[in-house]
Amino acid sequence: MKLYDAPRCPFCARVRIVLAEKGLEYETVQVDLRNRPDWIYELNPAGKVPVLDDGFVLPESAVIMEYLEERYREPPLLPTTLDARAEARLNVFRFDDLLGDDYYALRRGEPNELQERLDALPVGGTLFADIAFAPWVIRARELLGVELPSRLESWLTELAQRPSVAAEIGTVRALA
Ligand SMILES: N[C@@H](CCC(=O)N[C@@H](CS)C(=O)NCC(=O)O)C(=O)O
Repeated sequence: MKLYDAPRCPFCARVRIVLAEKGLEYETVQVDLRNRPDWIYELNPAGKVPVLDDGFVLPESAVIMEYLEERYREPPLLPTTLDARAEARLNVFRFDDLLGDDYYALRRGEPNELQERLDALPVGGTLFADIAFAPWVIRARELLGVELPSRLESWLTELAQRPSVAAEIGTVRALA
């Protein structure tokens, strides 16, 4: 399995964390986001990472998460009941509204409501959704100097007990 990856990219981080949780071995192909190679467009017409190659080529972090969850079932990251699974997916589907839009507005120096989004972030319910949100929460704290609400700080401390998330925090600290 191959992951076209960039350490700075939070969408790639989602996939790195899932691969680590599932204990899967893979080869990393680093993509320089400031000087993207032409061949990346052959893998993903959007020219973006992450892209997973597991015998076929798959872009889009949320879809890759779903794929890995179905293809490699142990340990499961989604809960068992249908309604809880649907709710986890809904939260990931609403990522832009719940976190992404305001995170990137802050990064661009534009007016934003990131603090309110963080206050209301629906985490702590399922590992699947937690993994989908954690990369931005980590980067907000480590790279953008955002003070996390205490609820989120506690959640992240707990989540960081997992080697997969601790490794991602290490990756982000190395970028700072
Ligand atoms: N919807 C995509 C977004 C991926 C994305 O935006 N990746 C960024 C790096 S964090 C990228 O490749 N950017 C290059 C570009 O926008 O041209 C996903 O979930 O995988």
